[in-house]
Amino acid sequence: MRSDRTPHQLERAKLDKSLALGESNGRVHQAFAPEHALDAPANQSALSSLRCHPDISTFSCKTEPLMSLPVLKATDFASDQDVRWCPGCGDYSILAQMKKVLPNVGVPREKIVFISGIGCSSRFPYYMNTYGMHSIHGRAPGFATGLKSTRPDLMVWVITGDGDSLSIGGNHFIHAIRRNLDINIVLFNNRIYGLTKGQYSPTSAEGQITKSTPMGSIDHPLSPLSIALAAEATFVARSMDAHVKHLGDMLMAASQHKGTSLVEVYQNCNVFNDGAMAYAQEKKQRPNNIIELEHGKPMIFGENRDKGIRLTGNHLEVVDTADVPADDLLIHDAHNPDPSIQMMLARMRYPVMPEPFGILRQVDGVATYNDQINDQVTTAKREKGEGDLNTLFHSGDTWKVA
Ligand SMILES: Cc1ncc(C[n+]2csc(CCOP(=O)(O)OP(=O)(O)O)c2C)c(N)n1
Ligand code: SF4
Ligand SMILES: [Mg+2]
Repeated sequence: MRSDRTPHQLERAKLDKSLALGESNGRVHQAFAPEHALDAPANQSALSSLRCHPDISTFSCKTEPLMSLPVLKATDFASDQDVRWCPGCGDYSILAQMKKVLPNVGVPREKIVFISGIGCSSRFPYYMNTYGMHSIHGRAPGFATGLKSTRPDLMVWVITGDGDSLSIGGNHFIHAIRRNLDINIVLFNNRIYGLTKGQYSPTSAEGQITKSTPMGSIDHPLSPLSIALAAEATFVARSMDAHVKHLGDMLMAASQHKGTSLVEVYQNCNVFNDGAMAYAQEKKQRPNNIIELEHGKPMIFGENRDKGIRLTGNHLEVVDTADVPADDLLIHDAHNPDPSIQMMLARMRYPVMPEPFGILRQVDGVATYNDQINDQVTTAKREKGEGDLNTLFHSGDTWKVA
């Protein structure tokens, strides 16, 4: 059958199809391509390299920026979709920072993919002019695992909420992290189910009254950072929607990490959980309630920078800097492969302790799942030759069912 689509449109359709993992009534849905990806001449060359070089999978998107990339701006990453978050939602700020950071990560737009689950936060891929997929609840890490394993040349971001990643998707979240898949997970933590109109989530505070906890939550809240560290994550950080510069820095650092990076972002849901993290945001409260971590620096905080963190025995305590020798203060070591102290930091909670912001853990040189699986495939092919699925299906014990 003759197609009246241009070669570019055909190529675009082919790429769309390869990214689309779901079909409904014969129509591919929930996966989309960056607008004009195949129309702009500069981007055509990036795509032709995708199609022409069988060795493209050896390209490491985080360490070897492509030469002569088109210079993009934040606005180039904005899609043509109307943003449908409530006015005042913290999600806007995270979107703005992501658009600002991406032109500087050293990866062409055509090689960036956002995969989300379900929730207000998970609408994020629609608003990015990159490839993307709005997948199923809690399963974004699964889709990301498939994509990153088969297309290691792509930079894959997982966008998820506290409900999406820690309730229904808790299992998938943990396993992506423990495998050290080379992806970036951004967890929008508003401590509530926003999309479904205000039920409590695994990060909601004890005693919190919500639509599903009318007498107050009796659950102990989870810390996404503690879970990630327990799964031996290689990059763990926290930031906040309102602290835009800090948030941009964290997203950039995550993008450059080889291995799974988790950035937890405190995000205000001004409709169903307004001000839940005001203690960490408001100018007056913030200096006393959070501590900004810097690798190799002593842990000091407070309005007058007069408080510090000391390791005493096997616990952390707040001290007045005037009362202790300077070298009593704990020096932050984000690069320590042993996560024990980083885990203690992750467990610091307001109001008992200041909450840590910044990079808690950043350990390089750990093998990634995608590298290892592709090494195994290469070895298997070298030793056994190119496989054939049909032969495999009919090998070994087979039975005919009468
Ligand atoms: C299988 C399945 N179960 C339940 C739902 C209903 N549901 C949609 S979003 C959501 C929670 C989202 O919360 P969160 O991940 O915190 O995202 P937010 O909306 O707060 O950004 C739930 C329970 C669903 N869509 N699919
Ligand atoms: S319900 Fe909350 S999280 Fe969802 S868009 Fe509105 S303010 Fe944002
Ligand atoms: Mg939420």
